[in-house]
Amino acid sequence: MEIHFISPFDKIAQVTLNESILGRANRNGIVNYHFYNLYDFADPPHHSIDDSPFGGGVGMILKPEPIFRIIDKIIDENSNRNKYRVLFPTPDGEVFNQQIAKELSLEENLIFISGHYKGLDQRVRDEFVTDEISIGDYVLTGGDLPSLVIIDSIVRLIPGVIGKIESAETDSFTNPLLDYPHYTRPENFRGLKVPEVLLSGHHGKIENWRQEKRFEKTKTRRPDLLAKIKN
Ligand code: 6GU
Repeated sequence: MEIHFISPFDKIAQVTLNESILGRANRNGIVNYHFYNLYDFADPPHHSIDDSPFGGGVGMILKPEPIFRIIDKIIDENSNRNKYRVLFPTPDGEVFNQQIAKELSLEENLIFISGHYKGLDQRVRDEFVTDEISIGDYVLTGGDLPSLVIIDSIVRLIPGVIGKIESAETDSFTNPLLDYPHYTRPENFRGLKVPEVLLSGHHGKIENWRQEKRFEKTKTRRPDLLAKIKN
């Protein structure tokens, strides 16, 4: 998979995508990351990437030219436009979930546009953007962290990225119930004990206990998920 990351602050993503599992996926050749700094594609002499909105109002809008140049360059250097999904994380997008992550993990070329300031010139959205995604009902200062959240959730689903495929398949949300509690050694830590059943070696009882815990947790925290299962 080729992931193209467009942002005024691409260092945030460079650092993150170089570490841990996402970095290893790159070093193993499973995914390539390409970074584009908006200022590098802005017009001299001032290299402004934003301007005030036509029609008035507060806040600055990202100008179209630098982003058009970057996307033209990506498409010129690779294949045709139809093979790209162009994602624009934005609070007015469709709310992200595991199903969308799965679908995106099957793509070969993804372009992320991380906005900042008040917004992005609508012509970029109309011309290029295929997916407008929000990561939840709260407000962030910009699109870099949402882009990274989305990339993380996608890349870990590509075969070979996480060790046991099983560790992805037992996650909360892939399975409709939330995860059960986990314990490791020591058995007794400062008087805090691991539940007896987990030490029993009785696989049937352990499985039942885990299923019960998952159900209890889902019922208190996410009754909406239980309602979905029943329907
Ligand atoms: Cl995608 N961007 C920003 N700025 N805030 C958000 C968001 C995205 N999703 C939720 N809040």
